[in-house]
Amino acid sequence: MPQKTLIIFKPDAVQRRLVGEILARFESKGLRVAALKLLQVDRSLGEKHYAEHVGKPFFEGLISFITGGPVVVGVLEGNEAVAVVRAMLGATNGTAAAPGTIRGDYSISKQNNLIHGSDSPESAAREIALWFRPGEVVDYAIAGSQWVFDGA
Ligand code: IDP
Ligand code: MG
Repeated sequence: MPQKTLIIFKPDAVQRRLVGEILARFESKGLRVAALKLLQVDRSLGEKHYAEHVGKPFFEGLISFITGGPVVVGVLEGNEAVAVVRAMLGATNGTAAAPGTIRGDYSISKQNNLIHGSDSPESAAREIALWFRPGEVVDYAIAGSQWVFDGA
């Protein structure tokens, strides 16, 4: 069954001009872009998105980072999209992430790890509602999608 997940190209990905290159990896995998926009995150949105990390030692740095430049936020859809995207991201710390993963290939930092991906279907639902109005997430068919999706 198709599933939706939220991705954020964090400010380091935008500044390093890696958005197109990384988005291409998701598209090549077979994920459909259901929503996409660039915006400047304010402190309130950053704190809501990272609410589970309030009080941790890295929280203030994380808020400075995520508000430090524009992000590109999107919704991807595909079979098991939450787990598929998390696997493509690799471990949180770029120094430990396996080569072949996005963080493993492009990041050498624990904080500046380029991409956020929802960690569960419940998180995905919460995060999609936080970042997008309902009309901004678009349902449409990809022509020939049976060649990508069948046999799920
Ligand atoms: P995740 O993005 O792999 O789910 P989380 O543990 O949920 O990782 O942390 C959220 C984000 O906070 C990470 O992606 C990273 O940018 C940052 N972060 C996590 N742990 C640390 C840390 O120990 N130092 C600095 N930044 C951190
Ligand atoms: Mg997380």
